[in-house]
This record gives sequence, C-alpha cells and structure tokens, in this order.
Amino acid sequence: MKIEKNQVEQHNQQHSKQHERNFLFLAETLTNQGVDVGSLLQKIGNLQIAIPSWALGTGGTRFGRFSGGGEPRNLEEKISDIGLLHALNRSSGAISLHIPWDIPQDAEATKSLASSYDIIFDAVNSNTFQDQKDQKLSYKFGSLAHTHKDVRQQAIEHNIEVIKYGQMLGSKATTVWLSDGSCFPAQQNFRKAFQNTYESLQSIYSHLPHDWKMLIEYKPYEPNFYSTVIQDWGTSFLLANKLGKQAFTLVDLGHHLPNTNIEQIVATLMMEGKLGGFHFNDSKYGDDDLTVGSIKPYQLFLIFSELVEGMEDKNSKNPIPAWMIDASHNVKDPLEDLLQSVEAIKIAYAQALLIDRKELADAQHNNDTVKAQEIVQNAYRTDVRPLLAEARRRNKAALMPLTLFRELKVREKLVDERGKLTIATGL
Ligand SMILES: [Mn+2]
Repeated sequence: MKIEKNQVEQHNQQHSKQHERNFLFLAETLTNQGVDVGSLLQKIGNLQIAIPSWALGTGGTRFGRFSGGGEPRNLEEKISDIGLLHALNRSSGAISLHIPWDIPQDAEATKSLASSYDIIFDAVNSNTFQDQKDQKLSYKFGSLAHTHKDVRQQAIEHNIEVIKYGQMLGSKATTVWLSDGSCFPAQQNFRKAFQNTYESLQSIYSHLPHDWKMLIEYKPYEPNFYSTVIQDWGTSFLLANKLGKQAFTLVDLGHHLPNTNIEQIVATLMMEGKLGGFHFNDSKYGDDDLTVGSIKPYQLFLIFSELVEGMEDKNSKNPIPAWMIDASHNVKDPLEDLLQSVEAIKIAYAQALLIDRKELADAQHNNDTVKAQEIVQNAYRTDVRPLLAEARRRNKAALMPLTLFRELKVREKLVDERGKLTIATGL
C-alpha cells in the first residue's frame, strides 16, 4: 500500500475552500499582532518527529493484547507504514529502531527502501530488559548494573552491536534505557549498582563514533517497583556529565512521578546543554503510553514553551534535541494514533512559537504575574490548526491526514495485504 501524490492533491482540492477561509482569517489576526506568519509556517513545516518501530503494532498490557490486524510483519513493512504516515503529514520523516527486533538483513536495501519514502534513521535503541531466545545469560536481575561481570559484559556487547547496526543505516545516536533496579528494599546495593552502570556505559561510550550521541533515558519505577538505577533526570544528568560531551539526557514524558514539573527539568537540562532527546507520550497515572496531548495538553505546551526558549537562545550550547514518539496503543489503530500524536506535538510547538518572548521576559522581570499568565495562555488558547494544515499543504501533505487515512481505507487495505492475524514485534 502506497499513497500516491494525486490522492493527496485531490483531497486537498476538495477541502481547500474551507481551509483557505480558516487560514486567511488566522493569518490576518496574527499578522496584525506582529507575527511573521511565513517564518512560523516554515518552522512548523520543518519539524520532523521520529516514529518508533515498536509503535506500529497494537501494544498490550500484562493482561492481554488485542491485535487490530494488518500489523507490519517485518522491518520492511514497518518502514512502509511510516512511509504512509509521512506521505500524509510530511512530518514523520524518521524511524527509530529497536534491536534485536529490527535487525536489518541487508542494510543497504533497508536504507534505500527508507529513502524511497524520504525517511531517515533516528536513534537506535538497545534492549536489555528482556531475554532473547538463544541468549546465554539472563537479565532477570539486571543488565549493565548486574552483580555479575559476565552479564554486564553481555549487555555491553549488545549495546555495541546496536551501534554497529545504526552505523550501517546512518543513525547518529543510541538510546539506552535500563529496567535495572530492584523490587524490594535491600535487594540491591545502590552504590554498587550505580558504579556498575557507570562503568558499563563507559565501555559502550568508548565505542561511540565521534559524530554520535548517547542518550540516557531515566524512569522512576517499573518493571522494578522499589528502585531503578537511573531513576530520574538528576541521575541521568550525572551519568551524562561523567561520561563526556557526547552523552545527553533523554526525557520521556511518561517516566515521571505524578505532578512532576517536567517543563522545569527541560529548562535546566537545556541550560546545561545536556538535553539530547525527547520521547513523547501522555499519561494520567504512570507510564501509560497514551496518545501525545490526550490527557495534559497544557503541560505539553508549557514544555514546548521551554524548548522553544532554549532553542531560540543564541547563547545556548544545547544541540537541537531528537524528537521521538514513544507510545503504545491498546485500543486505537496504531497509525491513526501516531497521526494524532504528531499533530498534538506540532500544535504545542506552534502555540509555543506564538509567545512573545520579549513581552514575557519584561512581565517576568517586573514580577507582573497576571500579565505573564495572559501572554502564555493567549498563545495556548489560539487555535493553530489552520497553520499546521497550511504548512502541510505547502509541503505537499494532506490538509487533514486522519480524514484522508480513513477516506483511502488504509487499514482495510493493510489487512487485505497482510492478513487479520499479523502481530508486529515490539511492546
Ligand atoms: Mn521511552
């Protein structure tokens, strides 16, 4: 299944009248407020979000998994699914692979398939949170933090192998997320577990190509329920600082305890030049892996407000972070869910771009709390969707990606092609 250019054009023509009305009205309003709409559209259109290979199938919980049918059966079909998303929104031009689920059989062929859809390879991810068939030693009690050296060595070698696959495909970063930790008090010696993790990461870091980044993800709990070795941003930041200039912290929105002020974490990391990447999702209780912006859109906006401020700071030494979705869909069509997630990210980004930074800085300096709130909430309450649609139209994407997805009966066609019972690898 491939979406042809003329199908997108036809859809855009059909919906152009209504769109133009909405867009011109908003563009005029913003122009009158002194906003440079042209440059705004450029920024919105340029933002690309990497899609994780594991989010293309139905996720599931420990209670069960309800497959929706037509899921990608191999790496080629995963790339082709992201090709569909990218054809619809021209904003999903990258894939993030998980090894060993996505080991390329023929790297050159995989690369050229991806480039036929205009897709590049984002960060590669290692997996030492479960045992694979034929694996010699178990990760039941940890991997890079394990008490036994031979288990740590096995996990180190896996991470080095992941970097090698990434190099073959043109990736420039590796993401390390560890489930290592403990379920009960006294099960693990905190200091030894941290030291083992640090030394293991040092070994992996020494194999990092010079133009690569190592992204260190943190998570407070789950699957371990008492402690996690890399539990919070501070621990990740500490490791990244000790490892060196190619190591960065990765923020996964779902990996925080309820009510954590994530936007403040973002600001601090950017100030220190150590925010390497983002995993977008949403949650109400824990690591719920729900659609981005479905529960706390205002928090997402406030996070983007800090990101935009950090990125627009000319003195900032923080590189542009890697943008990735990390979610798992239990009840929705995974592709529809990803279209909604990309849209939510771009809405938050566009709203954050509307904030008048100078005016806000003045209000903050003068301790005018009311005005500061008015400035950010005016931006947040602007319906920026016509801007997103216009940016898509200019990039030859669909005015309404989700509507076109349904009009073209994409899922039905994938089920016809692949069958009702296909199950994608991943979480
Ligand atoms: Mn993640």
